[in-house]
Amino acid sequence: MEDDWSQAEPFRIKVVEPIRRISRAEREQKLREAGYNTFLLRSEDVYIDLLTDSGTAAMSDWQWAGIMQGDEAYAGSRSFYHLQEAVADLFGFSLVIPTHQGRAAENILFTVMVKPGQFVINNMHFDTTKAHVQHKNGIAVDLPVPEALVPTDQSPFKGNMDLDRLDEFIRTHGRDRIAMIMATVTNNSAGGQPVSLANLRGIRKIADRYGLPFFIDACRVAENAYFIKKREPGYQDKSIRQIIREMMDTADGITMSGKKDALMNIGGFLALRDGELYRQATVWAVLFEGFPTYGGLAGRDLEAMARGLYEAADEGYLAYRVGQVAYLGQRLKEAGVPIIEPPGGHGVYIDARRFLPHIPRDQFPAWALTGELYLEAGIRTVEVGTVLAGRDPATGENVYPELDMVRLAIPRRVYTDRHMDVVADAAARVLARREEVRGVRFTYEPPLLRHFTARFEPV
Ligand code: PM9
Repeated sequence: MEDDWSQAEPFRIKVVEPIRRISRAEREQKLREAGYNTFLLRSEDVYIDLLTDSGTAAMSDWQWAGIMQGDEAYAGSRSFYHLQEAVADLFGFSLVIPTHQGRAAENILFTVMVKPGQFVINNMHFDTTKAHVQHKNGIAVDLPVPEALVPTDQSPFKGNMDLDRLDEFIRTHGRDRIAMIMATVTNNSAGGQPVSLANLRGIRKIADRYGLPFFIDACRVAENAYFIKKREPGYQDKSIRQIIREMMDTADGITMSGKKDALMNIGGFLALRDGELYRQATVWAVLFEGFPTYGGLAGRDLEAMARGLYEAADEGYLAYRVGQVAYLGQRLKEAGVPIIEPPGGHGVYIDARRFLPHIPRDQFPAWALTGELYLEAGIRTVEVGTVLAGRDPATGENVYPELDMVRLAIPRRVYTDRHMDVVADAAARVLARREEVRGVRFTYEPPLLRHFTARFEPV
C-alpha cells in the first residue's frame, strides 16, 4: 500500500495559497518581458511553479507550532539544542553548526579543508558546491558512474560514484592533492538519482585506504534512503531511520540544505564528528554566519528545522513524496515525453534533445522548452543543460554537456496529483506541436553563472 503511488496525500490541507493562471496572451507578454528566462518571471505570473524543490515546501502544523515556540536567544537557545538533539538522534553527529542555507555550510567546510590546488571529488557536484570549491582555489572533479549519462538506462542507483575511477584518480594525483571525497545524495545534477549504501561503503573503504576524509552532501538524504529501502537488496525490512543512520555512519560529516529534506523554507547546517574540525569550523561560522548556536537563523527556524528532519524521515510521507514524482514521470512517459529514467527523488527531468531534435545545441533546446511549457500552461521549469554549463574559459566556446535537460522539480507537500496531470497534459500538447518550437539566442549574456540573468529571443 505504501508503495502505491495512487494513494492519496498523507495530509489534510489546512491553509491554502490561491494561485491563478493568466491568459496565454499575458503569458506571452510576461515571457517576452522576462527575456525568455524563467528565473526572471514573477512567481505571481506562474500557475504551477516547478523551478525548484528548495525552500518551497509546505510546513506542517507541528512545524508552525515550533515557529511559535522558537527560543530567540542570541546564544545557547533551547531551539538550537533541539536541532542538535535531532541531528544526533537521526544522523548520529553530535557536533552541529547551523547555517542560513546549505551553501553556507559548504563555505565553512571548504574554507577549513580545501587548500589551493587541491581536488574535491564528488559523484557530481551541485553548482554551489562546485563554485565554493573553486572559490577556495580548489578543483572540483565529478566521477559519476557511466550509466548516469544514459537517459534510458534503468539501473537502480544511477547517482553512484565510479569507484574504480575514484581509486585511479587518487593514485594518479596522490592523496595529498585530494582535500576530501564527497557524495551528493540524491545526485541532483544527474537527475535526482539515488546513491546505494554499497557505494557509500565503497567510498568509505577507499577513503580509509588513503586516509582521506569523506563527507556527504545530505540535502535529499531521506529521499535517497527511501530508494535504498525499495531497491537495494537487504534493506526492505529496515526502517528509513535505520537506513539514514547507516548512510551517515559512512561519513565524517555532512553539509545539509534544510530547504530540501528538512522541509524548511530557509536553513541548513554542517554536522561533524571531530572536535578539532568543529573548533576550526566555528571560527569561520562566527565570521560568515553568526554565533555557532544560531548560524544566521532565528530560533524559530532552528525549531522548525529540527521537526522537519523527523517528518521527512517518515516512510508514509516518503512513499507519497517519491510516489508523486514517479506518478508525474509515468504520466509523461505514457504521453511519449522523453524523460531521464527512472524518475529521481525530487523531480522529473525531460531529455530536451530527444524532445526537440530539430533544434541545434547552440540554439539551446532545453532552454527553449522551458519557455514553451510556460506559454502552454503557465508552468515554470528550469534548464539543466548548455546554458547552465556556460563557456570554456580557455576557448570561450559553449560547453556542451552530455545531457540537455529540463528539470520539473516538485515542491514538497505543495501540489496535488491533479496539478501533476496538468503538467503532463501540457507537456504532451507541446510535444504534439514540437515542430513549431524554435530555439533561442542570447540578447544579453552575463560573463558568469549566465543562466540566472541571461536574456534571450526566439531564433
Ligand atoms: N539546490 C536546487 O534547486 C537550489 C538552489 S539553485 C536554484 O536544486 C545540492 C545537491 C543542492 C543545493 C541546492 C545545495 C545548496 C547543495 N547541494 O540552496 O544553499 O541541490 O540551501 O543548498 C537547489 P542551498
